[in-house]
Amino acid sequence: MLEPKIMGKTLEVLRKHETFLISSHLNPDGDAVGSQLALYSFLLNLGKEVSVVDSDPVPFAYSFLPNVAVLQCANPKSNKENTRYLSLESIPDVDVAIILDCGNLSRIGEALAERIHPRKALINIDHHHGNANFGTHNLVNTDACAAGEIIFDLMDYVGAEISQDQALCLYTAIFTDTGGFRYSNTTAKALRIAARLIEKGVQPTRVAESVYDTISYQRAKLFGMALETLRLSSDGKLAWVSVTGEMYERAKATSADTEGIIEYIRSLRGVEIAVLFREIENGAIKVSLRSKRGFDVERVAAAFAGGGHKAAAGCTVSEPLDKTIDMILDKLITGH
Ligand SMILES: [Mn+2]
Repeated sequence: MLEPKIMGKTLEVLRKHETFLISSHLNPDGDAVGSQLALYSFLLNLGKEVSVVDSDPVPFAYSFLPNVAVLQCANPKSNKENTRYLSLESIPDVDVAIILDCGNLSRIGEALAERIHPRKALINIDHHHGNANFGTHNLVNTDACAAGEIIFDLMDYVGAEISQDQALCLYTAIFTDTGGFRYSNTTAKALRIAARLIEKGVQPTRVAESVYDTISYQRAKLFGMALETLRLSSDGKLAWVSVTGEMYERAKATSADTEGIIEYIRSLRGVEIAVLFREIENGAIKVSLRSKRGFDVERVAAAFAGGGHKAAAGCTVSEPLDKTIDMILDKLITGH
């Protein structure tokens, strides 16, 4: 839980200073984008001057969020239409920098992290376990389902009226970080906040459709090709699929379009381990492993110089696809 004292101190900093820079992690997700936009709007209402700068652009799935155009992207290479480009040299000097949803400062991207030197305070607002407490003010609550929940708490604490736009941003943060209210961080409090945000005018269907029910034609084609390769072990506990370079070409898809395939095959009835094999640029194979019911796939990934967590791990194997599949399956079947 967050101490009211820390909330009070943080609010004091927000009230006292004039210029702010908000940032969040690489490959921003719904929590990063939603919590940044809600906080941006809150500070604007306090009469502050605020910039929001990230290393990577906003994914298309979040382009429906209000004020999304205020987000600036500091990496010219990943410049996309949803985000305005801002060179690192043009990043303004500010009194206070606020970092959202990051366990440590380098998560915003090394180059950007090096450029940020707030004159008065560095505020760290996060919900990850093992947060490095890198700020001068650390608003860290590992019980919070999302950084957006902490922003909600902050606004609630001062009794700020939450606008419909802010509600939409905070709802999206909470909705996406709980996997659409499915993961173990779907607490009673998360749902209570969601209910209050719906009362402010959020339409849950609209958020769900924008975030989850909007995939590209290319991704659907790639998904179909990958599922054609689906194989199941004789006991039905192990399922695997592969994606080749030729499939990307035929579907006009990119590696980002493989997102969701492994979760899909892991959800097969009876399956305890799912594996995705995909060809990467240099002809090597990227192997992603997911498990349920406690099987430790991290150990298997580690045997091939990879890593991750018990239920989600990965490694890269510099062998042809067929050989890689044999090696990994062999390790999964005989290694335990
Ligand atoms: Mn988060």
